[in-house]
Amino acid sequence: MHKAVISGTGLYTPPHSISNDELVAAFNTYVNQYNDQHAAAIERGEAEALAESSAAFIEKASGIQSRYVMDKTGILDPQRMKPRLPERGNDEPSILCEMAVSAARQALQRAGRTAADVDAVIVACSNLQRPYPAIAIEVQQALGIAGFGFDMNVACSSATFGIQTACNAVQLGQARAVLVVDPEICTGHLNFRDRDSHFIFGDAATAVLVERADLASSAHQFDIVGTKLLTQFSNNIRNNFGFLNRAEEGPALAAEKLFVQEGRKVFREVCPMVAELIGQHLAEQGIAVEAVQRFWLHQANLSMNQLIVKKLLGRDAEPHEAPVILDRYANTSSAGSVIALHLHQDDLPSGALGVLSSFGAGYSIGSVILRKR
Ligand code: CO8
Repeated sequence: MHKAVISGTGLYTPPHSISNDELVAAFNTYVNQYNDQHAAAIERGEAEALAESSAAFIEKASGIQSRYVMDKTGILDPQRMKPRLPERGNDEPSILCEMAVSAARQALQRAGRTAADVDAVIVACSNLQRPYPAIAIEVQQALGIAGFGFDMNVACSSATFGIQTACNAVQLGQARAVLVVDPEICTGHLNFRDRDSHFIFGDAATAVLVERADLASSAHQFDIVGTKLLTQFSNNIRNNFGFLNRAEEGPALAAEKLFVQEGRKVFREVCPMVAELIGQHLAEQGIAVEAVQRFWLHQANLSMNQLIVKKLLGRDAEPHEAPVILDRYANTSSAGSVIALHLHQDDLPSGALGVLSSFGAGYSIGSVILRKR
């Protein structure tokens, strides 16, 4: 059995950023227009007035200040409130592929590797642009990688589940190196007219190269000490969009076919599950929680991350122990924890231990213990 390392990471950040103030201004314009248009019905008690959103609430409840997006103007247009991303022809690269390739090139460069050194591509993300051909095979072709590629979806936990899959392939000798890429256009499936969730998500793509330890030569290596995954069914985060929508009665693009969640329940139920899973994983590896220098956690909610680390350490975490990127990026689903890893790793000394952890819809939770080489 071979040992596996992460030998490079990469990040693609979209060109546009939307602040809470900008997002709330567009939302409140929509709300006021709606209430004006339905004033008579609201007056008669036949319709409910919509409530305004608040930038102060968003930052306090989530820690989010802004988010990067693939298209800003479509989202901020109160008549539209969704990104404007025109369909591309079959001979053009898909948007997910372009984002993935950008992140992947950076991961390869940091790993000191080229396409010729890679045997497989896994695209692991929440929302795939199409069912087939797999985006991973498109990425494979765009980068010139031989071997194989496939897509997988475990919502916010896609990256850690993808890393375990890649790690298994490398350990078993099925691949010398596997690229795990997480392109997320969360704004494509977010209901920007829903006050409870319109602020939650942003777009980004990340990439991780999982490589055989004896072949790896980069200066940015982490031993994959172990991986541990858990799923437990929950309806509290759902996306009912799917290929059978066209066979159903009712509008195929109805609001319930977009992202929906019971945020407070998710918060309450998921935090203890994550702390328990990471705690168990560290114990199984004979690692004391205090020995972990960094927790690269899924980036959904600042208070959630603070609570999880407090449950583990028995004290508040120092900012450097659990780096926050959701203030600028918001929730980028599977990309979030890898963005934290990518941006907050170079200061760690050799031998330092860290935990990469994702959690989200399913429920799904992943823990990857890493040791800096
Ligand atoms: N502005 C002002 N007030 C608001 C707003 C708003 N925008 N929204 C809600 N309020 C009000 C509510 O009406 C409520 O008022 P009242 O107390 O009078 O009833 C009050 O604020 C409190 O509302 P909540 O209880 O809903 O607020 P919370 O404090 O719970 O915060 C959060 C809401 C921020 C959503 C929080 O619950 C949270 O972050 N929970 C965790 C969510 C989470 O981690 N989810 C993971 C989802 S991601 C995933 O796994 C799948 C990703 C797939 C990608 C999808 C692409 C789209």
